[in-house]
Amino acid sequence: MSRAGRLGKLALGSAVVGGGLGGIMYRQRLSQNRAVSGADFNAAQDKEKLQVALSWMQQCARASGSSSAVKPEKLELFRYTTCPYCGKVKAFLDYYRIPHELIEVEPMFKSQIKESAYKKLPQMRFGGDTGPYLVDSELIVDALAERVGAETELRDPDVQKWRLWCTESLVRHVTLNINTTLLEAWRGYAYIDAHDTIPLVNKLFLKVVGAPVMYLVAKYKTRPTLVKAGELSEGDDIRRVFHQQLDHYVSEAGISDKKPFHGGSRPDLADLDIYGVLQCVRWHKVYDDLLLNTSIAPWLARMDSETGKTEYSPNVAALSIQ
Ligand SMILES: N[C@@H](CCC(=O)N[C@@H](CS)C(=O)NCC(=O)O)C(=O)O
Repeated sequence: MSRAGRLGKLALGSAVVGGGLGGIMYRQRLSQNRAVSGADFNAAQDKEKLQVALSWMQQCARASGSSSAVKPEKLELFRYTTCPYCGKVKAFLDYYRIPHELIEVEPMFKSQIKESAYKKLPQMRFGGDTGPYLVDSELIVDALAERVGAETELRDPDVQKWRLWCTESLVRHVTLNINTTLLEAWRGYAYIDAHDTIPLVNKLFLKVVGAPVMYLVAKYKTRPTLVKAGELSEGDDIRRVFHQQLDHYVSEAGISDKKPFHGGSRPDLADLDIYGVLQCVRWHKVYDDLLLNTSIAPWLARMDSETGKTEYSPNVAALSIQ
């Protein structure tokens, strides 16, 4: 049988098994995810311990990574590599040189966050098992921005406009572009193979069940949402629209050699959010495509250098999908 035939059969099998099982799990999961909001969960944390952790991060940020003067404290960032919201937090921590440990969460069963009543990612935890959490990308970045001297950016209407665009629009364009077909959605989970801590059976389950779910979510939820918001029309080339959006950011923000970032001579919260969201597809063909076909590449290179681009191991890069 030809390669295309084998892949076709694999895709069809995955659709049948994954679609059925996935539908049941998806509904269950939605209700778990909605059980507690990020704001309520954060409010229930030990406030004193949380303040200590925030002060520690503030000191780290000010020390610009030279943490000799700073009391070391375990700081974990629970994330999925492909989660755009997690990317925003990661970009912020990297830019401000706040040391942290990345914990890759296996997306099917999420055992790494079983102690947490909040079921979405990203989540930060301070001081190990008994430490307080801070969750939700927006709440995390906002809380930290107050501490690192970026509080005026939180009230800057232009920064907030682009941050909103990032969450409401860019995140959806990214999701849609990596799940255009069932096969693409399956390939979108290739990154998981680089994580030795995740058992093989979970990896397989994720691809068989997770991929069809993501494909269906992109087709029946993400796409209609963008159409309804007037950001996409039926029949549009979704990759082209995505590229146009990024070009629009570069031109509207006036980004150039003379103004390297939206924030001017240094990145602001809009730059960090947008960069972070795009990093969730760094290892994917979608990223190569946008480097080649949009005007965003120089800005991305500058952001890489500003954030120290520490996260992408050669292992993951080697999985780059053609
Ligand atoms: N508003 C939240 C949204 C977070 C979110 O939806 N994260 C996704 C991953 S990209 C998630 O955890 N989904 C639930 C799941 O995987 O079960 C934030 O900004 O942190």
